Amino acid sequence: MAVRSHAPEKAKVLRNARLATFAENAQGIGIVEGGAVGIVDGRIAFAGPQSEIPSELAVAEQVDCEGRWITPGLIDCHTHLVYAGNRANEFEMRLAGASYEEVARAGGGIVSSVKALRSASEEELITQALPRLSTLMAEGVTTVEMKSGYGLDLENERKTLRVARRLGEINPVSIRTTFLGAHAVPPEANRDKDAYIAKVADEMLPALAAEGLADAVDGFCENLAFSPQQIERVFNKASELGLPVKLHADQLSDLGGAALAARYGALSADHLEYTSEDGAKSMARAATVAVLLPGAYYFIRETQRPPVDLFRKHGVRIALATDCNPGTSPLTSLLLTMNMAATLFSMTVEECLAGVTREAARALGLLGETGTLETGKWADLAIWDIERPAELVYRMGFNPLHARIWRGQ
Ligand code: DI6
Ligand code: FE
Repeated sequence: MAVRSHAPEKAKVLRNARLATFAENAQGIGIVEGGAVGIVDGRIAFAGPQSEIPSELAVAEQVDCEGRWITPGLIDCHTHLVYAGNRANEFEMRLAGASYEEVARAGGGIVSSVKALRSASEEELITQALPRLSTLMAEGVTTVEMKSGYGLDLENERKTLRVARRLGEINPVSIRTTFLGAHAVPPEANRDKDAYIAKVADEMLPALAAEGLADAVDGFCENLAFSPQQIERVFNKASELGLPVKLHADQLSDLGGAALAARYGALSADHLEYTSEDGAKSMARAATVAVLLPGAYYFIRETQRPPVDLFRKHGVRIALATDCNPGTSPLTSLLLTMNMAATLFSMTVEECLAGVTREAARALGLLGETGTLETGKWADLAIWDIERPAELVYRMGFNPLHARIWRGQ
């Protein structure tokens, strides 16, 4: 496995393309017919009509896109992609009638993934995570967020986050790491949630932050996980350390998770099936992005849909992600995620596409760097063999990617 090179590469222009720029000041998805993208040193030097290509780019290598569509590279802004083993056995249990909560209370669930992760080496974790990451990348994904949360002690949370960073070093993709120590109570804590949360906030988080392993901090706010007060304890420490927060909120019940996330200026609140109108309003005021995870909704056969209309009404931005994890969303396709958001949540094509590009970048605090086709951002692009962007949402189990470009290559 070669470590990627950072050498500047020469300029090129992708011509004869149709662009969906997703620029914020554009109409709709920002369509440019007869478009071109100029790339210099891995960044977008131009994105617009071919007739307006700046003269400096005339000497650059010219690539004919033969009328294909170019979108921003896709962004999966919520995954638990670093894990060991799988939970197909629990899937079978649930098919025989057990609920997710019952499986969890019977000692399965997250804790079984904790056992598997703890006994895996860094190399084994990399080997197991790679095919999942490659599957995402094969659909044009250029940025992936990865959470810890199956380690639940300092050593194993560190191991997870190091694996996530390493996956970004050996692959042409940007990785953002999130510390999710407040995911579940480890077996050795003997159900003492407060004592475990104290460890998360006072020992694990400061250590991992000092090692530069966490770009953000997450928690699971739910009756079967942690209370709003326990999450606040973790968020207070994250704020002290200057780390942004996000939250698994209102997935199975309304504990006011969305409002809690908003109070801390969270980048995103995720899941949100049970979020109230007040929760949506708080998110709008705090500019907290709603990250919807239709794969988990589908897989656990949830019937309460997230309040998409309330998010629209109050101007909450909506992103979509796979939630790739072994328990509730063994999903590694953002294309299928978009299809599910359209069919299950009645989201529009435009919302779905923005949800895996611009809004996903916003949910990671990366909108200044990626997520749209705009000058100055990284040249993170996906080139598609399609006639219209709606095809990306419409088809199931079909991948029309022609090429993927990460930082210009
Ligand atoms: N919500 C989820 O859907 C996943 N984690 C979380 O906080 C479930 C993770 C698992 O069951 O392994
Ligand atoms: Fe999740």
